[in-house]
Amino acid sequence: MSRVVTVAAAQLGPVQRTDSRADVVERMLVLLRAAAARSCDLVVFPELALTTFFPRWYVDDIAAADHFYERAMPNDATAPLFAEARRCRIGLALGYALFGTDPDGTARRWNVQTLWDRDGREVATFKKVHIPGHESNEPDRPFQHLERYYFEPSPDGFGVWDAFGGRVGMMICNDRRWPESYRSMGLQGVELILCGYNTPLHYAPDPSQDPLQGFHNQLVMSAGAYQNGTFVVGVAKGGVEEGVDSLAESTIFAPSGEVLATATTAGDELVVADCDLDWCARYKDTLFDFERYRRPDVYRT
Ligand code: CDT
Repeated sequence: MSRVVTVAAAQLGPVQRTDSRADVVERMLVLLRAAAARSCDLVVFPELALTTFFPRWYVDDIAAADHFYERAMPNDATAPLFAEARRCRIGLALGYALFGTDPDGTARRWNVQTLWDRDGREVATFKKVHIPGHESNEPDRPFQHLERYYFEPSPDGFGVWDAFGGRVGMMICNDRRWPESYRSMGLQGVELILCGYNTPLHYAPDPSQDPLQGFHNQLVMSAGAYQNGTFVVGVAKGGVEEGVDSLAESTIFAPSGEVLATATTAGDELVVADCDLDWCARYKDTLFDFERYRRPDVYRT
């Protein structure tokens, strides 16, 4: 049986603060229908797809930003997207901010990515593991990167799920820079990793990295794909959002580390590739046969 999954990286251009969720969902529906016209099985949207990247602003009272979080998924705003995906029999992956409450009333704020199969069933909701940036206001920066104020890190690590005829894993933005992300999914047999991102081109702690953002993006995902024999789908929210320029360059990588398809704009754009999951075994069963060749007995963690 064929294990070709046709995947669309549904890159979004900027989402401004004044854009409503309904505005964004309209744009996502355009991409979803274009993916359906190209017989895609799965459409992957970026990190925090439904709103502007709000960690760029500090508020004294964190609750003042709670309107950027979703209480449930799907919800009233995203219901048309989920309905259309089900009608077209396309799976969905989508990043958003999730607000939850513990039984004792404690508020929980997560940066998540949720995966739904072609029958409209939820496969999993992944919480971001590596939370970058800073915890408190740093007014000397041209803009903030307050993810460590707005989100708590996942206690769960990286899961891998049976879906789309293969083994599917997720990571979010900064997770893609860390070899542990890929390896912990690789050790679970991952064949397709889905990753949304918002990557500002300017990195205040070390601006010498600014011109390297595209290079680093490609470097880590290509290496992660190759070293674990897996496809990797990187999906940006790019372009100039509230004055902050962010990397686009959404790309689908093969288990060989090669680029299968990449974005050519910094706006809403569909990047499509046929991912034959059987390709993964050519690496997993040879050069990267973990059981045979890894040496965990001599590695220090
Ligand atoms: N969203 C996200 O994780 N962005 C980070 C920016 C660098 S850390 C300030 C990234 O790794 O792309």
